[in-house]
Amino acid sequence: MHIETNIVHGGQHPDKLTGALSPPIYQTSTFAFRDADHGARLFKREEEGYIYTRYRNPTIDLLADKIALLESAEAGLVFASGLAAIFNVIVTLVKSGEHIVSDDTIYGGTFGLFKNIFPKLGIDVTFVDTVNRDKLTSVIRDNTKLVFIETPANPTLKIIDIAKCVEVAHSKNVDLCVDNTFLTPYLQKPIELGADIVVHSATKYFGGHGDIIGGIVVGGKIFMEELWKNAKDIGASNSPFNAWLVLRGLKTLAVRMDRHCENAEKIAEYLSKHNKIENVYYPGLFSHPGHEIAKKQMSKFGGMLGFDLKGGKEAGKILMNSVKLCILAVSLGDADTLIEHPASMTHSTYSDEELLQRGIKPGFVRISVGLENVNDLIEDLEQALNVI
Ligand code: LCS
Repeated sequence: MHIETNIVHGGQHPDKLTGALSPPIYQTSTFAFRDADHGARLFKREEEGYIYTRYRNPTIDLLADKIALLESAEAGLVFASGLAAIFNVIVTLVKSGEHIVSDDTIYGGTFGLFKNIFPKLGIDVTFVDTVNRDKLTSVIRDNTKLVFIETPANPTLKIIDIAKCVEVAHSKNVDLCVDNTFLTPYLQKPIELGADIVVHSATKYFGGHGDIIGGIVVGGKIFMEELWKNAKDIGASNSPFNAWLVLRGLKTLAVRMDRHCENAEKIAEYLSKHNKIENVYYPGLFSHPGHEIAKKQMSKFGGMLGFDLKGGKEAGKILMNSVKLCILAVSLGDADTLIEHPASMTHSTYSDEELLQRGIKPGFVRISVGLENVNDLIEDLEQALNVI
């Protein structure tokens, strides 16, 4: 089946008992055992079945299996948030005294986790620009367990060649984990390019309506079994209702992503011609340094873009305070267009120096392009740019 069809039907069937087309929400904490021996067998995993929603839940399983199918992975697991997903992946693969390599440009929350939390657990993290193959190779050590990348990266839209990272990581016996939040499997499939693990913030395009927080991990069966064992003890599980909202949002993923991409391409072109704007960062533009790699590994260029205003931080503030239709808010992948200032908001975990090293200038503004009529969005940006 084509991915659009799998997005609608994949892994889902009318309910066996009632015929309900929309999946039942198993809004329960616990599941009754037939007798004491049955309960004991479930805990020993001698028999398949549900015990307690922190362990597994049928509505949540449906979502996990569906994303695994869409990502061409063997199995999936749902978490309370994207960050919970990333935390669980890393503590499953890496122990105290070991090391991971992360690309230097990642979501600010993930950067905070890597910079502030993992060192307390004895997990060493090296940040490097993984676009540079030699640099990546040189920082992998004997005790390195994982290379972690986001592509396109939040917030600069830097493009990393996934297949090349796979080659380097695997040549050193290290796994590669890709955060595919910005694109979803509709636009990019890291597992098919050789990545071992894919993580998502389901809060974004999967949910698509800005009404839940969630995370998902997909990967090979053996790793996912280990991940599940840790996850049930760590306890960052999600709720059946949230999983259901993501399942509902997913039905329209392909049409939403098409519109996000189409609108973003037009806004990127509009901004790139504006005399108050210095640079536009959008992988679909020929001027983007990652354009050729983006064409190779992505089917479209996504709904996220960034730009530097000639007037720097002050101009950015005026712009964000002057938009009327775009919403001044963090998060991304919603139906509504969201505009924000990474240096003082999503990426405020980076120091000023760290921001500049990544090319995140003080006047850099990020837009998550929504599903509105693009002409209304351009008109809104135009009137706000006129205020500067
Ligand atoms: N990965 C990426 C690429 C993200 O952009 C985010 C959140 C996460 C992981 C974490 O997911 P969460 O725990 O929030 O579900 N990114 C956000 C952003 O750019 N603005 O607000 C949140």
